[in-house]
Amino acid sequence: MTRRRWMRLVLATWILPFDFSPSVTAQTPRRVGFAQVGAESDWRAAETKSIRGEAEKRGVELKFSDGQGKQENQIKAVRSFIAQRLDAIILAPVVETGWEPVLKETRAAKIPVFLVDRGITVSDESLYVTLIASDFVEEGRMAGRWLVEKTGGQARIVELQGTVGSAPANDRKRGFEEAIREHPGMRIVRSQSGDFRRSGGKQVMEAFIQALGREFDAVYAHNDDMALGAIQALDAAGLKPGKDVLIISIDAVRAAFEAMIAGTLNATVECNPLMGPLLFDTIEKHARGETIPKKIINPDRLFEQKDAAEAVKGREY
Ligand code: GYE
Repeated sequence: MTRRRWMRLVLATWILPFDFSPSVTAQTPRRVGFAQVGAESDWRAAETKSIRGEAEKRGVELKFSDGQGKQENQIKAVRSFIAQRLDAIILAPVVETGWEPVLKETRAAKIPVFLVDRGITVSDESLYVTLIASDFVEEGRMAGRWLVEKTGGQARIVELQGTVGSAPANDRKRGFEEAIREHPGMRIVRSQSGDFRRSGGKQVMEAFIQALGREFDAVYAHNDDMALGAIQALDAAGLKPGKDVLIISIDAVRAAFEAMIAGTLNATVECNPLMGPLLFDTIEKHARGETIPKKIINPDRLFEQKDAAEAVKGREY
C-alpha cells in the first residue's frame, strides 16, 4: 500500500466518522444572534447593554439586530441568523403571536431559540428552549393592590397600555384588572396604548386630559417611560402629578427613582432587565445537554417614594 493510500484509509476509518460540525462539538456557543425589539424605553436599553456586555465578557460573537418595534424586521433577522448558521438565537418577541413559521425554520436548522423578557403563544412549545422573563400578570396585580390600598378602594383610573399585542401589555392589564375587580369603587375610565414610549405616554395623557378635564384620580402606566411622559403632560396642564393624581408604573428604571425623589411618581414595580448573566449561563447549560425549565422567572418587587433615595444608590439601570 502506498503511503498516500494508507493515509486515506486512516482518514476514512478514524477521523471522518467524527462529526466536527459546530452544533455537535461546541460546548459553548460562540456565534449567537440577538433579535431585539428596538430601543423604545430605558428598560430596553438596559437589557441590550446587559446582554451585549455579557456576550463580550464571555468572548461570544453577538450579532445584534434592532427590530425597530416591528415583528417583520425581527423575523428577517432570525432568518439571517439561520443563513449565517449561528449556534443559538436570542429573541425578544415584540408581540405574542405569529412566530410559528419562523420558529419551524430555526428548528429545521437545529438552532436553539431562547426567548427573553416577552412570551409568545405557539401551539408547540418545543419550538423554543425557554423563556427568561418576569411574571407580568403579578406585576400588574402588585400595581393594582398598591393603588387599592392608597386610595381606600376609590379611584377613577386612566391606564396607559404598552405595545398592542405584546405580552407585557396584555398581562399587566390582566393582573391589574384582577387586583381591582373586587373593589367596585376602582374604575378604569380611559385606557389606551402609548407603545411603551415616553412620547406615547405624553400624547395619550394629553388626550385623556382633554377628554376628562380633572375627572380622574390615578394613572396606571405599563412602564416608567410612559408614566414620565404622562407626568410632563399633567405638569403642562397645571395638575400636580404625584399629589393631585397618583401615578404608578412598572420597570423601576433610574429615571423613575429620580421622579419618585422629586415627588412626581408615587410608585414603580421592578422588572429586572439585567438578563445577560443568567441568559448566557442557560445557553451554555443547554449546549452541555442539561435540562432547562420552560420558564425562568425573575422575581420583582415594588418601590415607593420612601424607598427611592436609598434604593437608587448603586442601581445599574
Ligand atoms: O417593561 C418596557 C419595554 O418587555 C418587559 O418592554 C419588557 C417591557 C418593559 O419596553 O419598558
